Formats: sequence, structure tokens, C-alpha cells
Amino acid sequence: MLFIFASLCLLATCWAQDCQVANIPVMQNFDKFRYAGTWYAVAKKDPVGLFLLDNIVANMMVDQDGLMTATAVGRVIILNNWEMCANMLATFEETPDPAKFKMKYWGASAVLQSGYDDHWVIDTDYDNYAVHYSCRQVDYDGTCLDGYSFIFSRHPTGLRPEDQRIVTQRKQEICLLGKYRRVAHTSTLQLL
Ligand code: RTL
Repeated sequence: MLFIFASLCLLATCWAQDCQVANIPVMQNFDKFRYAGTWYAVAKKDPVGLFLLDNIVANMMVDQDGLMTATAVGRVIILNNWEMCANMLATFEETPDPAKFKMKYWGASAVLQSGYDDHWVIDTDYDNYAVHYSCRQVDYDGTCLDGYSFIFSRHPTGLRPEDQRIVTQRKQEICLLGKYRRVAHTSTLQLL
């Protein structure tokens, strides 16, 4: 009886997460050079307000000085139900944690949103999957009030079954399991 009780307690503590933004585990020994290249968004958790809808492809670059920049495309609906393909640009600032960046982003067109967000790499194997996280507003209790997250794949066809298990585990660890929508890729141009 005592054993069952002890095991249940242990299980409960393992599962108990405080969901504090400050305690979110990120990628250890993150290597931005291996992260460079094309990533297809396969799923996303939206923030409050306007956001990229679908056909989202990011291209990460690192120059000779080690500066990380990115371009991203995606379909957006802007004011008055206008649908357009958004071409976005970004530069990244490093922080003491190599997996945590500050991302300054803007649109190639002035009608598009610009901003300054966190860009955290939660996990990646560099060759197949990456889990991204950004909290825009931390609540009084330290949890995330408004944020977004992308699940990226190197393959336009989606995640390999063996990566799905790891990604689900990471979604749970960042307290976003069940909050994602699949990102459709219907623009043949982007799959070339
Ligand atoms: C991600 C990674 C690579 C570079 C950039 C990214 C984020 C783009 C965002 C775009 C929002 C656009 C909107 C347009 C409507 O006006 C994280 C994909 C720039 C957040 C809302």
C-alpha cells in the first residue's frame, strides 16, 4: 500500500510542471551554424492578434561574423480581409544562453507587422525537426500569457514518425500540448 502511494507521489511530481517561462528547458549546446538553412513549419501555436496563417517557410542564415539572420514567408490576412504572401526579415541578438535569442523582425512591405520577440530553440536534431518557442507576455504568476510556437521540419512533407514522439514530449514540457494547429503547405512554389 505504502509502495503504491509512494509511486503515485513520484509520478505526480514527475508530471507536475510549474509552466514558468523562466523554467522552460531549452536546447543544450545550441549550434546556430547547424540550425541554418530551410525549415518548413508543420504546426504552430498562435499568439493573440494577427499572425502567419499557412505555407510558412523560414530560412535561417549565419554570416562570417556569426550574426544570425532569417527570412520567412507565409500567407497572412491583413486588415479588411486582404490575403497576401508576407515576406518577412529578421535579425537575431544573442543572449547569455546560446539557445535564447531576441528577434527583431519586419515585413518587406510596410503594411506587415514588425516586432521584437523572444526566439528560443527548445529542441532540434538539426537535420529533421526543431521546436521553437516565443513568449510575448509573461503573466503575474510567471506563466506565459501570450506567446507562439512553431514546430519546424527540414522536410516539406512533415515530421518523420520517429520525431513525432520527441516533439510531443517537448510540447508537453513547454505546456503547449494540444494548443497547436497543423500548418498547410499548398503553395507549390515553396516546395521547389
Ligand atoms: C519566424 C522565424 C524566422 C523569421 C521570422 C519569424 C516570425 C515571423 C512572424 C511574422 C508575423 C507576421 C505578421 C504579419 C501580418 O501583418 C519565427 C517564423 C521573421 C512572427 C503577423
